Amino acid sequence: MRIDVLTIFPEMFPAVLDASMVGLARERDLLDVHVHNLRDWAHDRHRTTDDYPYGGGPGMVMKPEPLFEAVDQIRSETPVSGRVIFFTPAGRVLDQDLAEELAREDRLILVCGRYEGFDERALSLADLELSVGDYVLTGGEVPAMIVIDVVARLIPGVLGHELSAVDESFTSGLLEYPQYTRPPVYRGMEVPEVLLSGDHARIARWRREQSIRKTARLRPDLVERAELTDDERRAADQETSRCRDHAEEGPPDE
Ligand code: JB8
Repeated sequence: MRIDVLTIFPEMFPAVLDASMVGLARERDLLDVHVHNLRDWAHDRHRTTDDYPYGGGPGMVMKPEPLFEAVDQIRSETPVSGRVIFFTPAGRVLDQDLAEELAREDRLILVCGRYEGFDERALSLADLELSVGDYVLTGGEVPAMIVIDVVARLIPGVLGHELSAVDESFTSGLLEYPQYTRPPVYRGMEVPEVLLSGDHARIARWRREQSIRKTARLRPDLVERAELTDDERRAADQETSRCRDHAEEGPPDE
């Protein structure tokens, strides 16, 4: 996959691009990332990319011309034009389903804004307006790094053992079961006996149950959408209502 990034802060990217699995994906030529400085498409000697908002108001807005010219040029550099993604707090919220969809693309163009946002006309360049969560950041660079990270680990051949990408949280719609490694007892805390039993069927059942309980407790919103058997659904509903009952008890009396 090729990813192009447009930003006025290209220096923010190398640490994320060089480290860990993203770095490995690039070393293995499974991922090719080009970071471009939007100021290269500015029209004046100060390399201006922002301007005052018509109608007044606080802050500045990203000018349309450098964005249009940059996206046009970057798109024309390869035969597949690629999906153009603008980061904005008003965009569709990223989740694992959308991440899997993006990971199947051959090319992505990620456009990072700053200031109070984009001139509305520039947004017509976007195939997708994307948010990484309901909070406000100072710009689209961190969201772009999140998309690069989330997509990199889904590219076949990046993870090594292909199973782990699908086995983990959110792919079954459930949170991950608790994990342990050596030592078997640490500061008095024991590894659950079942994990030392060598009984793989029992371990699988225990993990599934733990996942369901944990998800019901911490993220009842995810349980509603998860793929569960009828028995599992009943167990999850029981756990959710048990936790709700506790929450409604209020603080214990003295
Ligand atoms: C200026 O919080 B965000 C986000 C905030 C931004 C820009 C892009 C994304 C551009 N502020 O998703």
